[in-house]
Amino acid sequence: MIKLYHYIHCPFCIRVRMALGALGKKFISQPLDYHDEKTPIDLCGKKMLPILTDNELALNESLDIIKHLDSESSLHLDKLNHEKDLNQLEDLLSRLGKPIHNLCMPYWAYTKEFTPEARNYFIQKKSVKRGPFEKLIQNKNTFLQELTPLLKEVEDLIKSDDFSSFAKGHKKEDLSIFDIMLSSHIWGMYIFPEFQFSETIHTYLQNVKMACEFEYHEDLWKDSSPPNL
Ligand SMILES: N[C@@H](CCC(=O)N[C@@H](CS)C(=O)NCC(=O)O)C(=O)O
Repeated sequence: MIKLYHYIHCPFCIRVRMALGALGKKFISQPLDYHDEKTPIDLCGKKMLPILTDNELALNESLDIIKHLDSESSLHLDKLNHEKDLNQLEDLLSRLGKPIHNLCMPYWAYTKEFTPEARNYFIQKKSVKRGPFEKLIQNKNTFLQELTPLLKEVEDLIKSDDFSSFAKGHKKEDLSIFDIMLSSHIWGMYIFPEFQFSETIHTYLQNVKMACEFEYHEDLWKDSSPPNL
C-alpha cells in the first residue's frame, strides 16, 4: 500500500493529504518526528517531507506526488500548465507563508505532534530565520496586520471567475489542485488563538475539507496516550 510520511502542520504535506482524500485513495499515514533526519534522508536523500512511497518509488515534491497519484487528472491538474495563473497563486502562497508561519509555528510546536526533542529541534531550526519564538508571539499584531490584506486577496481570488469553480457551487467534481494548494496553505491559521477567517474563506475551507475528507489532527489521537509535552 502507498505510504505518506508527513508532518501534521506542514502545508505541503496537508496538500498531499487533501489530494489523497479527494481521490479516495487508501494510504498508510506516517507522521514523522521533526528531528528524525534519517528516515527522509534514507528515502529521498534530503530531510524534506512530504514523501510518498509506492512500492520501490519514493517521491518527495508535493506536486510530483499528486501528479503520480492523480493519473486521470480528477483534480484538474491541467491548471498547473497555465503558467500565469500558477505563478500568481504561488506568489500569493509565498506572501501568505511568512505571516502565517510566524504566527502559527509557536503554537504548532506545542501540539501533540511534537515530542520535547522534536520541539527543541524545530524551534532551534526555525528561529534561525524567524528569530526567537517568544518575539514572534510578542509581535503577533504586526503579523496579523500583514495577513489581513493578503486574506482579502485570497477572498477576491476565491470569488473570481477563473480561479475556482469549486468555490461557486462546492461540487466535488469541480475541486481542483488550485483549491487544494490554497486551502492547505492557510489551513494552519485555525490553530491561532481567537483568529477567525472571514465567513467566505471559512465556508470555502470547510467545503474543501468535506470534499477531501480531511481531518487535520486525527493522526495524533489514534491512540489514547496523552500529549507528550
Ligand atoms: N517543495 C516542497 C516543499 C516541502 C517543504 O518545504 N517541507 C518542509 C516542511 S513544511 C520540510 O520538510 N522542511 C524540513 C525541515 O525544515 O527540516 C514540496 O512541495 O513538497
